[in-house]
Amino acid sequence: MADRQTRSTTDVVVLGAGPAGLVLGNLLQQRGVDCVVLERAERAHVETRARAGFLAANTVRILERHGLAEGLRRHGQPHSVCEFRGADGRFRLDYSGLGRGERHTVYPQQQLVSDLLTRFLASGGRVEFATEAVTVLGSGTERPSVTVREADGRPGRWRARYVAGCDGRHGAARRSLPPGSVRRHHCDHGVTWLGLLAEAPPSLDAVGYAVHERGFAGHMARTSEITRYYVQCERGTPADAWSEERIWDELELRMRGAEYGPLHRGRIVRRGVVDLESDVLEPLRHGSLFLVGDAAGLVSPSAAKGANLAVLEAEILAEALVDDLVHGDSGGLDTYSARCLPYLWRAQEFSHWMIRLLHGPSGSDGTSLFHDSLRRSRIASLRTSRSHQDWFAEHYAGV
Ligand code: RFL
Repeated sequence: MADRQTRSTTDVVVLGAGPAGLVLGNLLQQRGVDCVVLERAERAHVETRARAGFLAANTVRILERHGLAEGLRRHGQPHSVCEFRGADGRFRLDYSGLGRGERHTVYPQQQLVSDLLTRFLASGGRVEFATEAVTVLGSGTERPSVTVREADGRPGRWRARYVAGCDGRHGAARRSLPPGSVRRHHCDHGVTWLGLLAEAPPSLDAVGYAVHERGFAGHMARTSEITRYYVQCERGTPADAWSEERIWDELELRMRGAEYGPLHRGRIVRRGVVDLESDVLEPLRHGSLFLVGDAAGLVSPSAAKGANLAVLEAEILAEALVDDLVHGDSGGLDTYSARCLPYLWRAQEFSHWMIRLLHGPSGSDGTSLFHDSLRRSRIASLRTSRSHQDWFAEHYAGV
């Protein structure tokens, strides 16, 4: 360890090469702030990890503002229709004509990450792959450092003026927060999804949300050959518990394929279990350590907000770091947390609302039936009330 203790010094150590870390890295690099991105995984893993796909108009605007939107402009698909299916029939909402008239751009997260990485490296940015941040030390001081485990297993240490924790919910940034320095507000929604990527063309030209007595099912296009599906399952179900045939039969049933048309089936190329959970850390800073993206707050994927918030927070933090390190003005850093938290809580509120819209209680007792009727009433209101639709569109497509 001794020969590595002063291994490197930089202005900002960014933990994690996801959307948050790479947007932040690019913006700092563009403004001449010295930084390094430390990433636990190999480059190939980072560039193929399929997760989000729906980028909000505001996210596209941020990426465009900084010259980071070339790939998504070329290959992203505009998207603005969602379809709800349930026992009371189906209906569609084209949200580009509702609320603020905004739409999504469908662009797989791994492609965005790959674009951001390519741009960062091409402009001289440094990414240390296969380098795991172990602990952030001295975050309460002006000289924090990050201990790391390098690719060859050797320990190392980076010193900096600031550390940006963009390393997700299980990363070193959260782990290193001194007890009591930051509060965590947490909610387990008690719902579990089996998340699937199918080598199959989309089955409808809309995001599909199906509410069924057997549980929720969702359909989201990713590309013309790949579709993401979600199917609600019992908590604790192993990812490989269901055969492909069972998955497709269950999706077909819940999406009411017999009434509305069969699904295009294909090989399931990836699957994972997602327990729907949310949390927010408050404040998003401890001294010289800042929390960004999933490290700042985890938003359940029910409303597709996580990657969008990550980009927004990264832009806000980048501006603040540049103001401090280039212009000597620390005001932006002081207000970083207060600026980001309202966005985070709005996203939480909407994703919580979506969860309650799409998942019914399974019991047949009076309380379960009451909540189920409330949910049906909510869907009916979304189907018929223009003001309700405008509210939905504004929150669904916005950040
Ligand atoms: P990421 O993308 O998790 O990146 C964190 C990076 O940090 C690395 N890392 C470490 N590196 C060094 N040292 C350590 N100790 C480290 N620990 C971790 C990791 O390897 C990784 O590279 O976080 P970031 O940048 O904050 O971005 C957040 C988004 O990835 C996330 O919110 C979204 O994927 C959520 N999400 C969606 N968001 C949307 O906006 N739209 C969507 O359509 C959408 N769909 C989804 C989603 C999340 C999903 N999952 C995984 C639950 C669909 C799914 C299935």
